[in-house]
Amino acid sequence: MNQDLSNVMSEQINKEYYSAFLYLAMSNWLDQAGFPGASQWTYAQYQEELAHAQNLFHYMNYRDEKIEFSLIEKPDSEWQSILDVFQSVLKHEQFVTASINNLATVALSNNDHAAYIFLQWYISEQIEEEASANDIITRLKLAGDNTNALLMIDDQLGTRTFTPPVVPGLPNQA
Ligand code: OFO
Repeated sequence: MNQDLSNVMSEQINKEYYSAFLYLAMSNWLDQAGFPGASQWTYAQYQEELAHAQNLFHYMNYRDEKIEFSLIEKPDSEWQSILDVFQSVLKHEQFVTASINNLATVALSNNDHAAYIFLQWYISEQIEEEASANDIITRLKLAGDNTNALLMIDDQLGTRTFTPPVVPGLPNQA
């Protein structure tokens, strides 16, 4: 693998672990704020981010690449409201989408079509991540300060469970 691509792949593993850590902090804040459903939703997302990192790790091993590990940044831990949490989710996922798109660009510019194909799953996944954050933000804005509506949304969010993702072309899944 080209060294530039290898470097950005290593950085992406760090970003996915940071994402996991951020969602764990959100889950804790939401639990404290009295939103057990949204806390469950963000906990499931934490598990999903771990799987994103683990599958990148397996891919690097599969390609016999050395990973550069580095410090994982401290996540935010304070929000103003449940809406503020999900607005942070969207902003963060937009940042990750840009990062994944950059990875795909580096893979293509180095003619690494195998890595480019592997990254397709992550590109599609980011569309889903942004879409679900947008959908939740829309519902929370409609609910406004109506406690009953907010609790109903919280109940719906609590139905989310984690299913380990299967990334095509990878022998050792998370
Ligand atoms: Fe790993 O997709 Fe969210 O951050």
